[in-house]
Amino acid sequence: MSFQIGIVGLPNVGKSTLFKALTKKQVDAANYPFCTIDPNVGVVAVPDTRLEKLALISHSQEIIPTTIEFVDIAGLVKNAHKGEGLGNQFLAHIREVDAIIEVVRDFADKNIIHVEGTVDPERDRDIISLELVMADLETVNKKMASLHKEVKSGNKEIQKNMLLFEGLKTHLEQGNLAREFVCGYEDKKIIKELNLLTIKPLIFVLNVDENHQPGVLEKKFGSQVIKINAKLEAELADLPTTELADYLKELNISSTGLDKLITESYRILDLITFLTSGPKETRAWTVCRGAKAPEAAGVIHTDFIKGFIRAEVCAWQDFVAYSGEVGVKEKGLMRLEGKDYVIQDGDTIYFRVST
Ligand SMILES: Nc1nc2c(ncn2[C@@H]2O[C@H](COP(=O)(O)OP(=O)(O)OP(=O)(O)O)[C@@H](O)[C@H]2O)c(=O)[nH]1
Ligand SMILES: [Mg+2]
Repeated sequence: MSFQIGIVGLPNVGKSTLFKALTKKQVDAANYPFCTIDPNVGVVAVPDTRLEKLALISHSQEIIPTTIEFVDIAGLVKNAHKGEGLGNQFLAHIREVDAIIEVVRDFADKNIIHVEGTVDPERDRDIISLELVMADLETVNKKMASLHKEVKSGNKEIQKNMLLFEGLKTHLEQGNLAREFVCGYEDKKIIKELNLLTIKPLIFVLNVDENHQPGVLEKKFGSQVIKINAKLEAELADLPTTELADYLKELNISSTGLDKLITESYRILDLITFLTSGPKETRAWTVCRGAKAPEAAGVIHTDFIKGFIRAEVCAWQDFVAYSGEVGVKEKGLMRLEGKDYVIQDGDTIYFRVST
């Protein structure tokens, strides 16, 4: 199971530079046999400080973090929804990803051409939003056209859906994102099937320079905005780990913006991590929030879904505090959970399976 974040934005804003920096954190593909092999897709380790602590307790030979994938998508231009630039091809790429990072230029450099002539993050954000909204509007229109005949046949269900799509259409026509459309849970499920672009979780990356002053986007979108100096990050990513640590110390910061971006990308996907720890390896695994124990077992090996017997679960903190499985059991803190158990972030698990 892999989750993808698409890097989207106007041409020349630093998307590939950011992608390059991110993919310096690329993992060793040998540990992830199902990873996509594509030059535009980078498989990136999700930073997780719990892994080292668990590995120390279990004397693990190896630490294997969980991953997410970043996709470098070509620049979008005004009227992409009408086929300008790479147009539909571009939009099709965005349709495939689970979430979007929208890179907005906020660095001055007269050698780097800006397609709109000037640096203006808010205007650029509006251009991209509008393109995505227009593409969604087209999707909704197409859907409604395809339902038109059936409405006449008097099918109640379809008539109800038509009303829902009418409302959504008006909402989009006013320039609003599909994500902001207010409706009930069942209606949300129907809309989800349309696979709209503006329903996907979104982070703004403001590609800033050293002289950055907070602007409108940050005030408007607060924590949804992550500031990164993409060029500097790409350079830092080339440094050996020890040099990087010294450099960060000099700048008085604990981590680069990239770690924050990766962690935040993981968070907006509503994913959680469970852990396994033993002498061979300590490893982080990803499931969607709400996943039950057999599904989690299936992430480790698909056969484990069918063979699931029970899960031995403890909190990772207990695993560390009481020196591993034996200590946790002695304290009575190891729980035996069945197939209805909902996985919690940080659960350290041993699955009992029949093979
Ligand atoms: N000064 C400065 N230049 C940058 C920064 N980020 C990217 N650039 C430069 O801007 C130019 C375009 O960067 P890319 O990363 O290729 O931009 P892109 O968004 O991928 O462009 P397209 O793929 O053409 O849409 C390159 O020359 C980069 O070196 C930055 O933070 N500061
Ligand atoms: Mg590029």
